[in-house]
Amino acid sequence: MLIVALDPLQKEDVINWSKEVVYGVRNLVTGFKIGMPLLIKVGISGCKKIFCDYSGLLIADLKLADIGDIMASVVRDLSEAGVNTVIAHAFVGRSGALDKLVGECEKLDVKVVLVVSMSHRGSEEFIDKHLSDFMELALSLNVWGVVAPATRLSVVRRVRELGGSRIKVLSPGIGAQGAQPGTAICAGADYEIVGRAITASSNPTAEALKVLSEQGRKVKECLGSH
Ligand code: NUP
Repeated sequence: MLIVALDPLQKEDVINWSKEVVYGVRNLVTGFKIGMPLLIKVGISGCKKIFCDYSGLLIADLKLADIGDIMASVVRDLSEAGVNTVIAHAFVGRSGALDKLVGECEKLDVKVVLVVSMSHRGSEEFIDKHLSDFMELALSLNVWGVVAPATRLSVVRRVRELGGSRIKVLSPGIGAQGAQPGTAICAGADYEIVGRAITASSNPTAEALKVLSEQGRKVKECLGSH
């Protein structure tokens, strides 16, 4: 129920740092999420080196938001690097965009996750106004999952309500952005995404264990109260 966001903040020695974090927590967590911060610094070839012997969930969070052909070509490259899940924005819509992305991902056996809300406050300005449309789109495209913010638990609850039990809900915002481990899962999320609270620590293994134990405690508490 824990996905680690592997976003290097430093510029030096990024591949070794990443390998250390990955080896330190890989047996504890469901998977990893990589994005611009890692890809810009080490490229696809660096990502291959870091994850060459990893077969768990590997999510590329480029928040794709382009025409379908371009998103499809990006996914082909990511898939070659071992990525098995991609995150795209729901707001680009179906026709000529997400329909093509989803089609390509089916061929490549890559899961699609759509951003239907975000963890920063500005998500309320535009994105959240379309939450139910985005959820309808996610369900009709039959995507694997959606992103909903641990920083606003009412949104996670709404997403679970609209999405039913089939769709996976991935929730960032735990730790550095202020939300507590376990709270998003109690609100209906399947996975909590944690980055800096684990990766910026001098002992990522210990931090991951701490997050997992807090998550477990909180979930037990909320299951007990139902
Ligand atoms: O709404 C979102 N908020 C968010 O933080 C959608 C995301 N994909 N993320 C990502 O989750 C963000 O890009 C980062 O990789 C991770 C959160 O990291 P941290 O705040 O736990 O360090």
